[in-house]
Parts: sequence; C-alpha cells; structure tokens
Amino acid sequence: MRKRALLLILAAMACMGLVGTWSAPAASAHSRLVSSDPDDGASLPAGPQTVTLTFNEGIQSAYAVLNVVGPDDHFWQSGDPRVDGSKVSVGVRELGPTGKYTINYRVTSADGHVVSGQRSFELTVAGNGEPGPLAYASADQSDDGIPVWYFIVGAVVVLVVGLGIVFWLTRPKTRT
Ligand SMILES: [Cu+2]
Repeated sequence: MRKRALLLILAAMACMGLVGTWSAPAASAHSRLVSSDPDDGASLPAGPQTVTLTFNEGIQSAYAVLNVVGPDDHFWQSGDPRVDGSKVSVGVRELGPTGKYTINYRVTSADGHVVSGQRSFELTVAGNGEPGPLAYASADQSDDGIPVWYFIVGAVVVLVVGLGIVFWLTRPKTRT
C-alpha cells in the first residue's frame, strides 16, 4: 500500500498548501496604497466630489470595494467604485454632518492578494446632503475582510473531500 500512503501524503500537502495560500498574511509583492485624494486626515470645508485611491501598481478591476462612511454611520459614496489601472475611485454625494468620514477600501492586487484598509478626512462645515443607507453591517465586513472561520470551514471541506477522493481512488479492488 505504498502508493496509497504516498497519495495521502500528497493530498495532505496539497491541502496545507491551499490553506497556506488562503490564510497567510499577504507579505511581499501585493499592491499597496500610496496616496489618497483627499489626503488621509485632511480637513475639508466642503466634501470632495470623488474619492480616489492610488496604488503602487495596477489592481484587478473585479471585486473592488470603496465606500465612505460618515460620522452618522451612513454611506456617503454614490454609485460603484471604478478601477482604472492603479487607481480606484468612487463618487461622493453632497455631504451632511461635520466630523470624520471614513474611506474603506478592499481591492485585489495583481498577484491575487486582497488588500484592505481605511483612510479618513474631516468635514468642517456641514453640508445639505442626504445620507445613503446605514453602514453598520457592510462597514464591519469591509473592515475585517472575510471572517477567519470561512477559511477554516473551507480548509476542512477541502481536506475531507480531498481525502475522500483519495480513499475512493485507492480503495482495495474487490472481485464480485
Ligand atoms: Cu501579495
């Protein structure tokens, strides 16, 4: 049964490799944010019409998340984010209450890693804008990315299915 043992080891290694790829902190070559417009921490008397983040390299155009959450915990961006090369931008509606507006982003690097984070600016003069939807649930998710247990469940499923296939492929032949 050496072949079977070898296959089991290979399957286990493949699974660990997959898990490692999913859960390892993005370390080296992934994209990073180099600047934002408005600047991080800027104090503005009037809201920007758009928020634009610039990365150090082109990012993937799919699955980009970019939103603006006001001091009232409502969304203040308008429309969907647009990716153009190394930039991602989103429109901003006329703002409302003064205070801190948080820019949440999550984009996929050219190398496939997801990078996420926050920037913010301060509105110093209240505007007349109407807020978008309440941001609580969505904002929490975009801050933290995908919960860790997703990866654990995914890894277990891959392991069980992988081992099942290996056991089935290598099952002792029975003659009837
Ligand atoms: Cu990376």
